[in-house]
Parts: sequence; structure tokens; C-alpha cells
Amino acid sequence: MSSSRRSGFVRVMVTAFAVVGALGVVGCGSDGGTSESGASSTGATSVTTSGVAAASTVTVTVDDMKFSPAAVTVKAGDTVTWKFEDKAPHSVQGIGDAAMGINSPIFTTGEWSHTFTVPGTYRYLCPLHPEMKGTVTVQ
Ligand SMILES: [Cu+2]
Repeated sequence: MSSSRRSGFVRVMVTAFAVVGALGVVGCGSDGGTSESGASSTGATSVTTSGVAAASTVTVTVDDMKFSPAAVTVKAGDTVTWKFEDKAPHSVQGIGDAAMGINSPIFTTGEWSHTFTVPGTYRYLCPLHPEMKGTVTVQ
């Protein structure tokens, strides 16, 4: 009599573990895919400069409805920082496929940086004031 009670208890425990185990697997599976959202919102390719010595930063001031200097030349791996100091809001947006990664939010004050890793000529404008244009040449 007592032995049949015991075996019944064991069976319940085994069943309970099986259910918990199955739920655990389902839970893990449904969690797995949701961790990657929003990771690429900046669009900036975070390429770390490998081996190339002494990357530098060139500053372009955004003031008085223009980028100054409007044309800068940097080396591959260098960073261009735009400093927004105008009363009007501006942003920096690349022109054409080659400059697609250049896409800043709209700033009134503050700064925004982009690191150029591939040589070429990158044209950009302020989409709010399309007459504001600039060029970054990467050597
Ligand atoms: Cu502007």
C-alpha cells in the first residue's frame, strides 16, 4: 500500500519536470530572436582602424548657413566632426550612393562625427537648406 503511493508520487514528479522542461525550451526559443532590434539605427559603420597609425579628426563648423571649411581632405581612417553652432537647425546628409553612410540627425547645437574608411570624394548637403553643401575628400 505504501509502495504504490510512493510510485504514484514519483510519476507526478517526473511529469512535472517534463512539463517544466518543455516550457523552458519554448521560452528560450521565443526569447532568442528579439535581442537584435535597433542596433543599427545610426547607420554608421563602426570600423575600427586596424594598424593604420594615428587617425586624426577634422572639424567642420556649421554656422551662418554654411559648412566651413566647405571642402576638407582627410586620410582613410580619419574622422570628420561637424560642430553645429548656428541659430538654425542643420544636419549632414551624403549625396549619392558613396556617401550613403553620412546621415546625421538634425542639430541646432552639438556635434556629429563620421569616420571615413574608404578613399573617395564624398559630397554632402544640409537637407533643410540644400544650398548648404560640402565635400570630404578621403585619400
Ligand atoms: Cu541647414
